[in-house]
Amino acid sequence: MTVVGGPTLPQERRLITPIPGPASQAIHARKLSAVARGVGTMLPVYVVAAGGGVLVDADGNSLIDFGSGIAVSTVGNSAPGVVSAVTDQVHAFTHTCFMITPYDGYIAVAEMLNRITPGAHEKRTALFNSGAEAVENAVKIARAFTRKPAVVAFDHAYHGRTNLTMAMTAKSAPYKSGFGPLAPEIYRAPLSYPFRDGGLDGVSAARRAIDVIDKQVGADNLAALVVEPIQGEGGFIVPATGFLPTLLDWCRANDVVFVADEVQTGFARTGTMFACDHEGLVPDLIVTAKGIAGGLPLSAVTGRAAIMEAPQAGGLGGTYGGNPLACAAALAVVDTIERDSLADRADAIGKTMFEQLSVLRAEDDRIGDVRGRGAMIALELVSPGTTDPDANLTKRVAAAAHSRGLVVLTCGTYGNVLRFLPPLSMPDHLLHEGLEVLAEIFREIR
Ligand code: PLZ
Repeated sequence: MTVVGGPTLPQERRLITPIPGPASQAIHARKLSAVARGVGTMLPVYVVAAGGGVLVDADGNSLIDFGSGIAVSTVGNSAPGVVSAVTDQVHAFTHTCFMITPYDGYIAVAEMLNRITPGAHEKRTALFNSGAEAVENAVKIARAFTRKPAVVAFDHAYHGRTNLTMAMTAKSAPYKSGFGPLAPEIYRAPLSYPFRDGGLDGVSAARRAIDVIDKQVGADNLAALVVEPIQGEGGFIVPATGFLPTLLDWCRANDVVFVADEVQTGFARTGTMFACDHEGLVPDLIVTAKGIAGGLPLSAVTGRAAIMEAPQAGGLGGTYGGNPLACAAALAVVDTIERDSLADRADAIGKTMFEQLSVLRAEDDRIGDVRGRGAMIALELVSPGTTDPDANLTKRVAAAAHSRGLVVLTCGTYGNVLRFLPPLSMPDHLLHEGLEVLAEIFREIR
């Protein structure tokens, strides 16, 4: 039997059983005895179909999706353009390895990324499989170009789980603890975190970071500064205006490659094609993944031709990087974003969320901050009247949302941030219903 997802699924929240229901629980029991426990599961409802703004589980429950599989199904699950492009490709051929006998789709994705990423300068692109793999390659490329070893990442950063990116990721448990030794030559600089740094302005926050970098690393040793323009896993932290441009200027003046990690923020998520676009920031290298290919594994490093051409021929690659199915999906994703003006849709979703969540915040002093951009919005929860993180409340709100058929995710160094990343195919009535469910929960949980 073929199960059909996509936008034609009934767009409704429908609870037939408790969450998770018996069919999901039976599958979950198999998970526990077959899958390594290191691979966690936030909400064990086992999905059988998804699309528009819903996930349908093995028990027939239909949940509102405020997570997009962590900012991946931006154009919606099984979006029609993606399904048709991937179906055509799967019938043509599934793999030849681009390094062996190449194909046009890879080139078309590189051309597309060179076109849509910030800046009109000459660019090159290389394709990989995961966000972490692309971040690693950005570091390799920056080192090859500058012939310097060090890399700076920021407080609260998340860049992946591979050995190098785990060292760049800030949070120890669960990402790094027990998995050392970590890669050397990774240094950490302080971020701009307006809610927690007393509203320090962006330029001063950048100067504070540059001072640490100057004293503890030295530009002479530094290949790359890697930064998420809006931090994802770290807590949807939007740095103060001026922070990123000041860092970029310093990088330019000091022969340091400025790398924007847009793995979570890219592809219309924040109301512009890339989060860098909000401040007109033109990074040297931009790393993309997640939303790029509607759920097929694909990632990329795109940037200035001179930097991208630094590694020797044959120095970059991998068996699957730029797989033909993923490339077909990526071309369809970007077509869909441009044709349907999905950046504007993200902006509209963001305005609705921001307005309604701000009302909630005004009546609930446990909500310390509402922040984010576009369809990437979060609540930071605290003990009333303080900035003390309340991770326990965050867990309770998320659990209550799940049991009512609303998928929300948490994040943040202190585990006290509720984050919302709806697919841009989310219909308005479900967006409002999801926000109403949240309001109900905040009123009920004390
Ligand atoms: N850079 C900014 O957000 C992935 C990780 C979930 P991969 N974020 C979700 C988890 O717990 O593993 C991410 C990111 C930023 C890099 C990555 C890494 O991307 O595709 O997961 O490797």
